[in-house]
Amino acid sequence: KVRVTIDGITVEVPSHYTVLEAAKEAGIDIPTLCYLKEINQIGACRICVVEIEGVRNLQTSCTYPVFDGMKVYTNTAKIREARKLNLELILSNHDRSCLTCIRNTNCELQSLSKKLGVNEIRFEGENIKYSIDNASPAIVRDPNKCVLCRRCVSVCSEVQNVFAIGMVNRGFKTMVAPSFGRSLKDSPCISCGQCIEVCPVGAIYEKDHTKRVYEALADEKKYVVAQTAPAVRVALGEEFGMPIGSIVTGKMVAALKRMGFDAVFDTDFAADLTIMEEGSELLERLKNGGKLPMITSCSPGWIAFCEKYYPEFIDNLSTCKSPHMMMGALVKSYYAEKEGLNPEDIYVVSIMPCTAKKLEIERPEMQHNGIKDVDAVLTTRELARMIKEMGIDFVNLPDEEYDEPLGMSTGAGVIFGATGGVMEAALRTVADIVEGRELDKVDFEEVRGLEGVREATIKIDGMDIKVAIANGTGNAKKLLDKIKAGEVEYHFIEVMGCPGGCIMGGGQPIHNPNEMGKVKELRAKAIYEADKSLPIRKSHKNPAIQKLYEEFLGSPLSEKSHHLLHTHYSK
Ligand code: HC1
Repeated sequence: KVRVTIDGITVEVPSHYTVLEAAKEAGIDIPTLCYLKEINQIGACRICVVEIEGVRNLQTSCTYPVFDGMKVYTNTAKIREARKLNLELILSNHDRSCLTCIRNTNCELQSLSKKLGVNEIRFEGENIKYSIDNASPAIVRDPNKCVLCRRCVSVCSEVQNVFAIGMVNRGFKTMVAPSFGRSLKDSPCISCGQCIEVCPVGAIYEKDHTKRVYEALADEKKYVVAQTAPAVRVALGEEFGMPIGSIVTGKMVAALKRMGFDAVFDTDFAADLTIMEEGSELLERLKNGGKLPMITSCSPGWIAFCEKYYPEFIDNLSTCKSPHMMMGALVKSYYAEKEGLNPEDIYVVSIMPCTAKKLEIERPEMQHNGIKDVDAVLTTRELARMIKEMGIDFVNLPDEEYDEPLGMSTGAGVIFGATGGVMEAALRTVADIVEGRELDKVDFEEVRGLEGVREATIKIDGMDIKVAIANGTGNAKKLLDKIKAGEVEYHFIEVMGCPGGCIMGGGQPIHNPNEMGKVKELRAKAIYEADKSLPIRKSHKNPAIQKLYEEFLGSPLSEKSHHLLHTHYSK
């Protein structure tokens, strides 16, 4: 440990700390912009500058290491002037159309300007007018808003190992972009949206689907169905000022009904269905020497990563479509038949924590006879925007119930939203099937947690089932590389494209990215609380699922199931 004195306060901190970290220990707040703990500590914005006794020039506190006896000043006139000047220079070359910006009132640049007392901008940058990259089905890039903090670049490369964007050109022409002037659409981007979650401004955001949903809702000929993903219910409240980790399932359903959706279903139902199909597929592969390890296929960001970077693992992927795609296919077949609706008149809207789902619905495999399984995907943020625009008082809404029969789900369905949840849900069902009886065991704590890669061995009927879980594609890479090297062997693997799983998807409410660890914990806790509160917690016990097989599908992996619920991937 070393002793450091900051603004007269002495603290003892580990010798590997930076001045910024030491100041935090001393309870001193140094403003930052480009800083992203352990991911982007590059001192690019120079907002966090401080004075260090005996050191010439101001130094960036996020990069400067502490030393014993160090004396630091964070609040002198010189520092305040320098920070203000640096911010003004950033603002001088920034498209300042704040009132119409997607991040208006949730922008770090905006709050920093207020905090540092910037009330005039003395300079004008070159302000080159760039065109907006709108070609990707999931993500829009607006270089006019970019402040060159590089957080998105670091997350894309260091965390996700995707390397879709980088720094190009020099001077005023410097920008964050895919290489060779390409659009994101033609880059290695997997549409996970993790860049959006760390962008301090409105330079990168999801492709808007609100307009098409408003149009569908206004079209009297259309029967408009909403379905809500597991992870949305533990995050939507944040957009309305509710505490992180609030479970708002009932209010969300009520809001969707007030918005005019004809039916509101639960993607958790389809998650239960996924377990029936995927669990059966795993047992089939185990019995008949099929390709192992089997890897889950519900995260479209992960699927895109696998197709682009690890095509040799494509045959390991479960053939199951992701739950919301299964739901779309069922609404336009089973439900349409039951209700006497023409599938062409049905419009399915998925409310998702995910941006990659916007890419997924465009895949040519995700349609039948020219009719798309799902027509639109709204992120949690987009849904919140619509609720606000429609004047619905979300916080004070009474709870309402999902519609039948596709609104009934179990605890196994809801835990899909957190990393390890798909694995646990599968184990709850597979263990009962293999043992041929209903086991008392519901919780498989062995597969829970938030670490990037986890593994466990589960004993089922005397057999050792080896499983692994990875969240975030960078962690998936670590796991796949070990498998390729023959260092590890598994039967079943869950991969989710986003670190933490869907609760931390690229479509979720945006907070200060340096506080995301806490957000992740609270949302995960809420997911497991939601599971515990449900009367049925195993997918195969869902009576609506049992009825669906009796009335329509026959059995898991039946021909009809294959036609509607399974898919293939491209190498
Ligand atoms: Fe997910 Fe899934 S859990 S992929 O993270 O399998 O997005 O929430 O909807 O489809 O069920 C996302 C979440 C979601 C699907 C389910």
